[in-house]
Amino acid sequence: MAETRYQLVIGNKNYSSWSLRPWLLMKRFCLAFDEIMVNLRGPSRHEELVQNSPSGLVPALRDEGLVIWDSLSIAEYLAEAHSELPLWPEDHDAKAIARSVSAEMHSRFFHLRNEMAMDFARIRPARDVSDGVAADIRRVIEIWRLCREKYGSGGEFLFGGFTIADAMYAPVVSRFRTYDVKLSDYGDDGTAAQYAKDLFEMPEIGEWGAASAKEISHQEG
Ligand SMILES: N[C@@H](CCC(=O)N[C@@H](CS)C(=O)NCC(=O)O)C(=O)O
Repeated sequence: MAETRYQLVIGNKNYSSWSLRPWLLMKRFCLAFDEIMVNLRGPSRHEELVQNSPSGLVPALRDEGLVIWDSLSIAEYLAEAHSELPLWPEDHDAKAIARSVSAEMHSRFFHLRNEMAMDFARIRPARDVSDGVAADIRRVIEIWRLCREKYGSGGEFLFGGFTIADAMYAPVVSRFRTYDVKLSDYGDDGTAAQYAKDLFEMPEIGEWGAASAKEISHQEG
């Protein structure tokens, strides 16, 4: 049987945090796909979004005639379509917690998302953060620590091996790096900083970062 080849509709790599999530997941698990890029800062952005995604938002995944939208439902769709791959942790309890922390990322952290927009390839000077952002950072640290300590012994990721939960938190790692967030100022005992470092060293993250840098150099050039 021929291998499934998906099409993933994404936004600009430097800015589109939601797009990074399924892209990283698919790269990591070697799921074949073509990228369709919508320039979220281009003049025909609205038309392109509506044409490519029922919600008018990216990411969206095309599997033959089927279009699936929203990062978490794309991840769930892929986990079901490739049940032979450990997109979620295999252990019953770990899987339930991985789903909880992924859903929490998907539905919360508004302060962090709004006040520290992803700007993947840039490093910005550290600045004062609002109480809301500080609370979000503390909660992220708490989640990473819980996962690493309770479920992470088999590897360097939240549940040991890389899963959907790591893909969901990858843009947060990028934000911490861009805005020079010192995790130890927010109660990290080193666990969260180490996790962030390990995730950022993934070759797939390097690939996304190189493409992000190229995008912004074209904008600035
Ligand atoms: N809940 C959605 C959020 C998707 C979203 O907000 N995507 C942004 C880009 S990161 C978007 O498409 N914005 C449209 C625009 O900029 O016009 C998901 O998880 O996929």
